[in-house]
Amino acid sequence: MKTFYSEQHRAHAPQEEFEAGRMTPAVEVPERVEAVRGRMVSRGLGPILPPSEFGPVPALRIHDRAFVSFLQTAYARWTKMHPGVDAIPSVFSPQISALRGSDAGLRENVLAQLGHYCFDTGTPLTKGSWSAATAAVNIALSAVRAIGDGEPAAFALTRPPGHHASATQFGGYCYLNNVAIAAQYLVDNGARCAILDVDYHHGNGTQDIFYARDDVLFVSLHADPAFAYPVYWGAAEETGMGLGEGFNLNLPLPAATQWQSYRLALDTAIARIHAFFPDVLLVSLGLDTFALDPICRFQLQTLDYLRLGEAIAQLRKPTAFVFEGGYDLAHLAENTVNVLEGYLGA
Ligand code: Q9C
Ligand code: ZN
Repeated sequence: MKTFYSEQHRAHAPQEEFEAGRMTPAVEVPERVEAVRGRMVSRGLGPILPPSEFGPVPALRIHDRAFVSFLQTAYARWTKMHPGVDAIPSVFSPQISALRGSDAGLRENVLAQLGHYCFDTGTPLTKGSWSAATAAVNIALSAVRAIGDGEPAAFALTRPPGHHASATQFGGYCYLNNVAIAAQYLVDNGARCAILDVDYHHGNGTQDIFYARDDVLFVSLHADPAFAYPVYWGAAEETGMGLGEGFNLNLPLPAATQWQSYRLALDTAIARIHAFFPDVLLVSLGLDTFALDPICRFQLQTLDYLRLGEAIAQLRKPTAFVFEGGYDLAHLAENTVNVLEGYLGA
């Protein structure tokens, strides 16, 4: 299996995020991807290749142009006012109402723009965020191009992750939605595709992007937003709208979910994907469902990830795995590679 990877991710090294009233050490750190890369090498899982350059157009098929240019330029403008610290919003865009205010702040003021283009305080925009995020997009695109060129499977070792980013907002450690951009690239090249999101957190950005569409199926297993991030999205009743009604399937699960019940939900997900008859499967591969993950509350074990890979292989579709979350540095690499080895061994 071909893995796509770039050193550019190292430029994005957030130190701290703001959560529950205080600054806490960042968990979405460069060591994550380096650990996984190390294990891909030691397990001999195939070549690790640099991404091709796809330019700005594929990302602009998904993201709003003003949002993208904000991401590209914001840190330079922020750092003039706040040298040496990462950009985190502290004022958020008001709801639309008679008292909404003018858009004057949005035109000039980077703080106003931050609160407009970001939906949480846990996703610092750092000096290297833009270059890392664009490299991650190229990695995801390279993986789906490899599939288009006839590879049965590919792994996009992306960082920062992408599934929380919508067309117009970043958050949840995500800036550009790698998997959505890759899916759109496939659609633009005539392929029908389904996205299976197995990250612990609901993929609200991916859901939002495809919510009114019937040409990309989104299926997600995740912690119930009643108790877990991203809190506003991920309920079972979110089934799509308009043309997209019935093409969004959320399978929220309770805290302390173990493999036995996870597997039942996975069977439901797989049946829905099967009925969609995709040409290509994209997997948003988060490993934060692991029992020892520092920010999550599921109970999956290391060997369960072999079973997860085997279950995904049952679909018998060309598959691109796109790396998302997973924060237990001691086991992240083994768990990730177990999914891929389970898939390849099935
Ligand atoms: N105490 C991904 O896994 N903070 N993003 C949650 C919980 C945000 C996770 C805090 C978590 C975002 C890609
Ligand atoms: Zn996650």
